[in-house]
Amino acid sequence: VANGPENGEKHPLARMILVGVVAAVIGTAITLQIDWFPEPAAGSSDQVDTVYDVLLIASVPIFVLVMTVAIYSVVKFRARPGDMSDGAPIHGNTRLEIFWVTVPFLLVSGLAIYGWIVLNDIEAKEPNELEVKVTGQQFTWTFEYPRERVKSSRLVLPVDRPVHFRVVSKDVIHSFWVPQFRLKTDAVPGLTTRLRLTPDEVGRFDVVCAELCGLGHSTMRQAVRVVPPGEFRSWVAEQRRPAGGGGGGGGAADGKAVFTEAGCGSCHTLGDANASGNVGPNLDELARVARRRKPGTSAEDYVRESIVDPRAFTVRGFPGNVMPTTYRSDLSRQEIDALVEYLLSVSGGGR
Ligand SMILES: [Cu+2]
Repeated sequence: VANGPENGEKHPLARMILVGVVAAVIGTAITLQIDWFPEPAAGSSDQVDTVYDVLLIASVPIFVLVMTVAIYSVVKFRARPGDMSDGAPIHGNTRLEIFWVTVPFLLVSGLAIYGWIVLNDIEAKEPNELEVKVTGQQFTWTFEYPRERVKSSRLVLPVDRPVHFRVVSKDVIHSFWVPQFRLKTDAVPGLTTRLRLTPDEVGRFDVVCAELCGLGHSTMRQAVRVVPPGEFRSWVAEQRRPAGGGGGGGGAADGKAVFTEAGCGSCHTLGDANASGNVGPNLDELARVARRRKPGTSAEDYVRESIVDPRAFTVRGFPGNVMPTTYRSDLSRQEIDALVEYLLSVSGGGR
């Protein structure tokens, strides 16, 4: 590697390294200029961004240097037409081998320790944490505030208060991610993963599933609203009121809330609820379709069966195994009644 053929060239290695170093400096400067992430909105964001910059500074120069030397060598020392000779026999170089094993080992170990220290710091338990249980399922997120006794498909967080997320999954692996908060953790069936952070910007951000989890993966997006503490308290109070009422109700208004809260709109289109999912059948046509779908059953029974036992009948053109089968136990009897009534009424088949 060290010395090229004797073709009059002076110091090919020195020239390669010089070109490589210049390219590495330019490459690093460019990558540090790029805004890789959206505006930060959590207390630990700066530390995460610094880790990312350190990783760029540690990896980009090596990548650019190696690629420059490799490309330079391929061009410079390629076999000319008609040259059938073999290269000089090379037997190993102990010093070089020790060097290229030791340096990456130290570099990677150093970065791992640094990353571990930062993560440990970010994940430290804080006083007065807000507990939030996050449940992923195909294709929606549900958020539960056990101490506040609130369950919602919307994530609302008070600004500047530490949050402790416990993340679980009902079916396959999902990944809970708010890009502005930087941190992300997988939701794994049978496991509870944890995440700690303190939102420090009021605003509305996306909750994104970052693990390919099936047909509706790309629609598995919800919102997180970070609000002043007073607004959070009134939101909690507002959430409790209808839930505490128990039974009674029904009616199209509640059905719409169930539709939204259960995340039906991730997969289904329904104009009345501003939903535009296209993983499952378009529910704007539900009433019309339900009337002739199963002779001998009422439209209500058909819709109810589709919710509690979605495998029983599959609309042609749609996959049969995507709709969660968990609604039978997740929704109360009243909620299912309200949902059925609502769906039939807004899709034009109410009685
Ligand atoms: Cu997912």
